Amino acid sequence: MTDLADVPSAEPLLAALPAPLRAAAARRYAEHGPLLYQRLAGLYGACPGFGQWYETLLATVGGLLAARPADLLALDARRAAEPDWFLRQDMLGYSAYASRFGGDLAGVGRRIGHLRALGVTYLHLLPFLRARAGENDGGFAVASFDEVDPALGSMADLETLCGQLRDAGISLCADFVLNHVADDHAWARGAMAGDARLRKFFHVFPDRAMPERYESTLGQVFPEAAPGNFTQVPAMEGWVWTTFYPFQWDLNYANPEVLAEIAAALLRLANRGVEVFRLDSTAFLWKREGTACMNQPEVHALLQALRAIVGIAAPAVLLKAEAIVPTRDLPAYLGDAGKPECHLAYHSTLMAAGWAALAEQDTELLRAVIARTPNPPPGASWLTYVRCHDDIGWKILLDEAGGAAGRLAAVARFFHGEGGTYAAGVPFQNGAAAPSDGTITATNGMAAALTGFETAEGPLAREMALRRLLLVHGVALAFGGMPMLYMGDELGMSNDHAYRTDAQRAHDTRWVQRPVFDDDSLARRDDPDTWSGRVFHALRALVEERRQCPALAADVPRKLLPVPDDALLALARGDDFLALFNFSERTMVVDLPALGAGTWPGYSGKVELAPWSMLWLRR
Ligand code: OTU
Repeated sequence: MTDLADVPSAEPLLAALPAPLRAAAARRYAEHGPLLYQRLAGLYGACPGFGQWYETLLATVGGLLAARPADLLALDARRAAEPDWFLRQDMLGYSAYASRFGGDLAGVGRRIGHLRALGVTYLHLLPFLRARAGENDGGFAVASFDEVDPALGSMADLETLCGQLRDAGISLCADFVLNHVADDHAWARGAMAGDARLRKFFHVFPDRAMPERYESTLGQVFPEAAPGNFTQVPAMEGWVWTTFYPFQWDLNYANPEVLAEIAAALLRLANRGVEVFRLDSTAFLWKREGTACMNQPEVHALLQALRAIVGIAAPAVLLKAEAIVPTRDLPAYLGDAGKPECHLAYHSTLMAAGWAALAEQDTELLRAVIARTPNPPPGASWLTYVRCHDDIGWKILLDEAGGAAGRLAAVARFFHGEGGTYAAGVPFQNGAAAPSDGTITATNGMAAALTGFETAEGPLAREMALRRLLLVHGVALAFGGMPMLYMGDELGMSNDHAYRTDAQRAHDTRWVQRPVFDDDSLARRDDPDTWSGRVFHALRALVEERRQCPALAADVPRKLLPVPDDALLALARGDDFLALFNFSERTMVVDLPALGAGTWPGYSGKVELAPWSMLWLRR
């Protein structure tokens, strides 16, 4: 670790600050400066003018700290007094598109009552900044980091919403698309107009030679809708790196100016009141020939630098990594003791493995994922979830499945309803590919559609669908981390097929799980005789049980108990909590002493688990 003595002076950071803030910033620089400098020197030390660039960066960061509003400075102080606030067992996330959930930002504010009724303390709004005109990947093609999508409101509306949410005990999490910008973002437009400085913000190649060398080891995120990773752009007289859609231009983080611009954009949003940033597509930030250009060490250096910057200028802010990668690559996103990175990271393989356990009536993959998941370093935690706006990509489970692509392809087919299963999922990408060539189709669908509500005929089938829905949510709530529900799943909302007739969306089946929030379902929320009411009531009860159970705080260690039945999952948290999950359609008898689980108040000896049911035991 670099000593503070070797780190450039804090003076450029402190220059613009009033006295009280100056002292705080000096303290924070003493804490975060060494790692910040070490990481940036490692990334950019060889770039000409690095020393000057670093000073300018500090001055920018200082200027943004000076501009931080008083209520957010107060929040910084509150969070500093309770840094582990987001690890508490009463934390509950909820993820939604503002347009779908509330119509616009003001409409989201009118949904706060519903969020509170559910117990939500953290609201993740999918991209709400001004996006590319026309097709924009659900807002993930950002045209401006400083403007709200005019259809959703204004920056003032964002500030109002942040304040309303905070008053209700809810932190706003905003998407921050780190990896790329839209092809109509000012940086891309400038580059196309011939600005040499802005051209260097992107990866541009004059011909196909380098792209082809890279392609030989790259994967593809959207092989059907957006094959390849490079797009020919006549105005650029060359090929631009576009990992996702052709209109999403990857940023070139080998250029220090890009990091400086992005860090400043993030801090400007933090100063509007955003408390958490979901860092989209983090795995892809650094390119290296001969690799898949994912999870490179420089990605972690960049994220650690960003974390240090946030720690200095907006310490209340949390960073959340979205890296949809195999289990072995996940822990790095949370950093290490002394080298903090993101506060939260999506546990994407836990999510996928929960679904696989349902399909296979076997918890082997789920147990393998859990066994390979280390406890996070202090002050960091997993984001656990069941569904989100994206597909379930099964191939991230290939390690746990021992490379058996056919096995995962079968899980996918199960959820697509092949062979008359209960599931009503929709394939995403590679729909036509044969499992034999190693490609595995991803799956879309609302939770209720995947657990069988849509195909259920009669009360018993609906009851089983409900149990399955609770079972997968039970894993997310008991695992240890911050659980996040996905808009509509709390009311058991169905798939929405309207996208098929929308020319800009028809090719992207992820829209099947981005329905408009249904006010009729909401009206039935408190009526236990309806499907929506039953789902809501049952989920709400689980959330409440979790809230009252200190062993379910994120930092209580977890322990997996060996199970005598392949369809059982037995997960202990500390000494005072044990959850049993029956992932089968059979009634299961579990012998607690034989499981090594001892006795629990009200339970000793054998307990019976109904099909697809779970039991949470507490001491
Ligand atoms: C993220 O997704 C977003 O969540 C998607 O909605 C965007 O389309 C995408 O970035 C581009 O901004 O790989 O780790 O397979 O799981 O695209 C980043 C589909 C990602 C998503 C994948 C994902």
